[in-house]
Amino acid sequence: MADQIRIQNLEVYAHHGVFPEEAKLGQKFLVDAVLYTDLREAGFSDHIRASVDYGFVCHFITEFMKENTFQLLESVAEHLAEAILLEIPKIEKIDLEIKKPWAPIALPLDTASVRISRGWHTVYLSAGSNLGDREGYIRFGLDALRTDRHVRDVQISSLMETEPYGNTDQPLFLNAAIGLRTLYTPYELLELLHQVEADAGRKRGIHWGPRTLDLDILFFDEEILENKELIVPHPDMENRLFVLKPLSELCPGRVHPVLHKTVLQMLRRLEGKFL
Ligand code: PH2
Ligand code: MG
Ligand code: MG
Repeated sequence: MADQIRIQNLEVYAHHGVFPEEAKLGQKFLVDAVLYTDLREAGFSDHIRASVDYGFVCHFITEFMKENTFQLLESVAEHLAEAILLEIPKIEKIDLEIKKPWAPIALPLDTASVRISRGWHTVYLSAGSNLGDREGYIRFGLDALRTDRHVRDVQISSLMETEPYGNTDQPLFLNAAIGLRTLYTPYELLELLHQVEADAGRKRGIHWGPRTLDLDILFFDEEILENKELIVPHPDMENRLFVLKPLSELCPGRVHPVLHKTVLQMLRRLEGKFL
């Protein structure tokens, strides 16, 4: 989203700093914010309800900064960006800069500042189960995602029964694809998914063995990651019908950022192999 609402040099007197005097006496902060949100409907309707009220945002920033005390500008920025993104759903992304014009370092300077960019990421997951109450475990995973406040707009495809792929000597799977938006980084999301799998009674044993719940990241925005913790997009998704079929219900036209093929193109190629 290229449209922006911009706030510059909002002045807030607050109590953040590493030095005890800073927490006690307080000082002046200046805040810059760029809010990314679609302005077209507001532009044509001429109604504030269709937009983000920058007055409200300025008051929200002021209250947040006055009511909390942090040592680091980093913490002010991180917590404030999160609070704004959670409070105002229309804001997709925010660039936030917190400046200290009176930073007490006994040297003359204009400002010291911290600037961050935070926003909602679009993610697709694969969910699978082939032990016990398979649908129950997938619904359990779905509910766990839905109740996390850093996750929103959770949707699920149809549930499909599939033949085991890879290690074929195990029970039939129930699979689905899940779409969501999240404030988490890929690694934080991975940690959440591991926690949800563990809460669903998953025992990590045989590689590719039977499991109560498996939640894998397929796409995370257009990110490409490859390291020992995580590979995104999922490295074998283009060869897995049990991934592509449900995924094609949610985002048939989404382009794989490495292979440059849409989900539907990958599905058609794979189905062609078995015709
Ligand atoms: N998951 C695997 C290995 N094989 N086969 C099916 N049908 N469904 C799965 O979810 C699945 C699999 C490893 O995660
Ligand atoms: Mg898997
Ligand atoms: Mg997995």
